[in-house]
This record gives sequence, structure tokens and C-alpha cells, in this order.
Amino acid sequence: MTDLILALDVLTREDAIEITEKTAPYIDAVKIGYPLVLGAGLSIAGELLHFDLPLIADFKVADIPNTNSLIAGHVFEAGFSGIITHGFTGSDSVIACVEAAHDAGGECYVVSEMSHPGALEFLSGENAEKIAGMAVECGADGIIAPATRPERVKALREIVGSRKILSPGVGAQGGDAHIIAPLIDGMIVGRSIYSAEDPAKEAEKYAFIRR
Ligand code: NUP
Repeated sequence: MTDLILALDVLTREDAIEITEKTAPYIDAVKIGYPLVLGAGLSIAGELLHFDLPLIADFKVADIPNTNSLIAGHVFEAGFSGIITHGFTGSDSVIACVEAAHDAGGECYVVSEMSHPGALEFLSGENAEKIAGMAVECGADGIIAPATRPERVKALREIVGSRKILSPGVGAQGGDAHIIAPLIDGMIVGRSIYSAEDPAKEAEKYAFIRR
């Protein structure tokens, strides 16, 4: 069974509420990040909590430990239950996010390898594997790995064992849900759901991964 995580990268409060309301029966969590928070304010998190779904903050936090702690503090106070941090900043910065998450009873996921083509320049291969190993050592709850490269997800699974793997890249970025879902714990899907004429119907198409 794999969770379906909606990447809610719409730009207004109204769109965010409408799409979450429509898709809520077919999804397991909502991930929001800069596009929505910069458009609608951090208070959108509190409003989305009414749908009773876990909320993941995708701020790809990438700063010194103290600043990471301050950012993560805001995130968990706003009602999120998970945070996504970058890992290339090193273990002290990652630990700051992990500790803030665990103090709040939440989870922390570390970006190991990104899903877009440019990731192959820096955030892939040996670097991604080192980051995944470090994420485990730092006590992170899981990693972010690319649905666009299932063979890489398999390699990273060898490193993270039973920690969660959440994967973006299905749909608009070309990843195949049928191939990736059995390899991961959570499938992150954005545009192919929220830009669809009927987002609920589109989300329901992924019901097979949740069984
Ligand atoms: O490597 C990553 N790739 C990626 O697409 C790490 C991410 N966090 N994401 C995010 O997943 C991206 O910012 C967007 O919110 C979502 C994918 O959306 P879509 O391509 O399905 O529209």
C-alpha cells in the first residue's frame, strides 16, 4: 500500500481549499510549499487542517542549523506534521530539522535525489547515496527520491531500508505510477491532479496504489 500525496502547488487560498475539498476522499496527505504559502500565507496550513489530512511542508530547508531550527519551528507551529529538508547542507543542518520535527511529534524527510533532469548535474549518483545514508544516520523518517528514475529508487532503498521513500515525478514529469508505486511509501502527484478538469476523478485514478 502506497500513500497518495497531493502536491498542492496552486497559488490562491480559494483554489487550495476547493481542490483539497474535492480530492480529500482519494488522497492520504497534502504537500504544500513556496508556491501556495507565498501566494496565500502560512495560515493556509491551518485552514487545510480542517480536511483532517496530514500536511507536509515542502520548503526544502537548506540553511545553517540555527536557521533550519527556526524555520522548522514555524512549520510545526503552523500545524504541519512533516517537513522536507535538503540534505546537501550536511548532517548538522539535517539534525536541526529532525529534532524540531520529533519534538513536535512530526516527521522529517531529506531530499536525496531530485526528479528533474538537472538533478543529474549534482544531486544524483554517489552524492544522492551519501545523502541517503546520512539521512538514516541523522534519524530522519525518510527520503525524497525520484519517481522519474525507478532504478535509482531501488538503489536508494538498499541504503534506507525501512525508512520511508516519498517520490515525486509521476504524471507531468513523466514517471509511471504502476512502476514506481510498489517501490515506495508515498507517491507525490501535483499537476496531473490539480490541473485536471476534474481533480477528484484524476486522484481516484490512483486508487490502485492505495490498496
Ligand atoms: O525532486 C523533487 N521533485 C519534485 O518534483 C522534489 C520535490 N519536492 N518535488 C516536488 O514535487 C515539486 O516541487 C512539486 O511540488 C511536486 C511534483 O509536482 P508535479 O510535477 O507532479 O506537478
